[in-house]
Amino acid sequence: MTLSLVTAGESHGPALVAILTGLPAGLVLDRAAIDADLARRQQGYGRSPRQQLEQDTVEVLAGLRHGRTLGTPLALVVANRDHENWEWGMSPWPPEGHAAGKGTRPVTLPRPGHADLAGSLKHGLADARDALEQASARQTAVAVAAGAVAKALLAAIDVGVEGSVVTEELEARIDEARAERDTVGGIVEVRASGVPPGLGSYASKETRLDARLAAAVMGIQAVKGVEVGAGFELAGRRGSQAHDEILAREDATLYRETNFAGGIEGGVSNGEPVVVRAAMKPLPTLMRPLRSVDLDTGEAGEALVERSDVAAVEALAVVAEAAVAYELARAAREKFGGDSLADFVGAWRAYLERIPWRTP
Ligand code: EPS
Repeated sequence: MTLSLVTAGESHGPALVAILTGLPAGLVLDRAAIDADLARRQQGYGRSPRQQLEQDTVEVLAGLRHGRTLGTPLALVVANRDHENWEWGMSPWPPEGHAAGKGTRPVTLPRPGHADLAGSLKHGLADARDALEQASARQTAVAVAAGAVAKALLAAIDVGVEGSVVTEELEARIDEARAERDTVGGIVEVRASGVPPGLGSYASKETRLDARLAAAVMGIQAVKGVEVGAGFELAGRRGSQAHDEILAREDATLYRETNFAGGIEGGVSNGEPVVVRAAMKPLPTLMRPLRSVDLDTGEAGEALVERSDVAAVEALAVVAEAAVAYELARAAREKFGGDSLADFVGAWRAYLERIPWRTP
């Protein structure tokens, strides 16, 4: 038993969609809790006016009845309110009967750092908007909705996941960058508590929990670096200062005083909190654009300028939290299985009775 997630949707298309499979039946989903995460993602200093326009809420189209999962694919939708302002056209171009909206002029001046150039070359696009619409971080809205479902599943086995910003003086850096019509990035941390030992597997590189979490977090737009626990800092330490000694409590359960490993040893969770950090690059849409080349004419020019965020680091904390929650929930489904929530929780309880570990 495992989870799978597919997301689809363009930044200014009608809606963002996610299909999540592999949930047990009987999990109570609180739409208000999912919407609260969607709202958290939209907040944060340095976001664009798009966030005032959108008031993201989730619609559940399948897999739920009377507020409980059915054990069948869960279909989630987050609508794009801004869609009505855009010339889109699901029928062949040019659309008939549309009011002139945004998005009619092809984007031919790719932004360095965005998917504009690579996407246009890859797919043979004459309009880089066809690439940037899908590459946009807007799609993280529906991924956060799926992450909220994963968090509900994890809560049933006492696992909590929380993302936060690590970057210092973020607001001041954003104010300075905005004044200079520039953008900034930053660092976020996700901490998962109550993670039982034994999630993931050292059997192969694909099953290692640290590799899976790194891929999940690196897969988020604008992330350029990921570390688990003390990460890069460990390279400069001696072994005696880098590993977490194993100690026993009076009740014979095991614990550590330090957590340099970030809760994962040998690609398997060890019972300590799982800690993952992500480095976000500055967003690539600059109000004072960088040099680029017009893909239509071949002439030198300046990259596309359009409405964008100055920073989305606080949003990344929420998005990375969702990504880590999803990956941990997937690993927990693999370990504890079950067609119903009661089966899943029962397997977790029985396992904990067998091992010398308790939630710290
Ligand atoms: C986003 C909405 C988008 C971008 C942002 C993410 O809105 P807009 O209509 O203003 O482009 O602000 O997209 C990107 C950062 C990107 O790289 O494309 C959102 O809702 O998070």
